[in-house]
Amino acid sequence: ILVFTDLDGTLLDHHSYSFQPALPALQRLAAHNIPVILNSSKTRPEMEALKQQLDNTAPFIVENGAAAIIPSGNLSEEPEEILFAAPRDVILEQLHWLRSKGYEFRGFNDMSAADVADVTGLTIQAATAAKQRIGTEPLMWQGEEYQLLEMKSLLEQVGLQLIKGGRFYHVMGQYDKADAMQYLAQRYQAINPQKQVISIALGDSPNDARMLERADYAVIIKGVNSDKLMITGAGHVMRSQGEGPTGWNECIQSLLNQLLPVAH
Ligand code: 2M8
Ligand code: MG
Ligand code: MG
Repeated sequence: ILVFTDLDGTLLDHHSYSFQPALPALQRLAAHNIPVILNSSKTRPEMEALKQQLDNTAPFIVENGAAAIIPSGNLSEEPEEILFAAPRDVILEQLHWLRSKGYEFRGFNDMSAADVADVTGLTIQAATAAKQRIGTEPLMWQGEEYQLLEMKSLLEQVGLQLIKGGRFYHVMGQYDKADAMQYLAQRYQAINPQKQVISIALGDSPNDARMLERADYAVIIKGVNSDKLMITGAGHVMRSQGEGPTGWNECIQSLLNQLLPVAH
């Protein structure tokens, strides 16, 4: 069993960023050596800080699926950082060109850590970590709506995409959280071909939909965006009653009751 989870609004409370209510389920997963694979729009250094608090050593997926990080001793002896999408340099080059064409936006690369802290409410230290990106650029749109649509299609013509995050638009290669999840599931399957990998995915927003659709067990966590999260074709779908980490705990506990062999 592998657990893939979104962070904000899913494992972390939307407001306090706490994972406290999910601790009983997290402890149960750890006792059964079931990896909890974090999958979010945050950067590698942002997620490494959180993984330390969670005591989590599993592989993880950063920047909306742009890359997977495999610490040593998990799937391979050597640590790996696998970049699936376009490198940030290429993204910044295209954005530079689009700006010269008159499109108006402000990206993390245009902002100091203090500016990022200002618009997000992150501390300067966290904002510095959020600026260390390898395959995505978050933007604040400053132009008209129709220009945003134009820019989206120009980006698509050069193999990039523009997706809506919580507060920002993210420019990245044509790769997502679902693709990265499948990549890691295949890596786990390859080291243990005897046993069928079962994937559980948890998310709360429309940008989690594809990840949930491709998982064996999909969990929709209740929250401000979860009504807009519609999924089709997934094997088993469950909606939590509690919000954020409370719902996370509730649904993982119930899935483990279902999936783990009964102890004698
Ligand atoms: C960025 O993403 C959020 C969540 O989707 C957003 O677009 O509002 C990030 O990619 C992240 O690195 C950063 O921590 C966050 C700060 O609000 O913004
Ligand atoms: Mg979320
Ligand atoms: Mg997210």
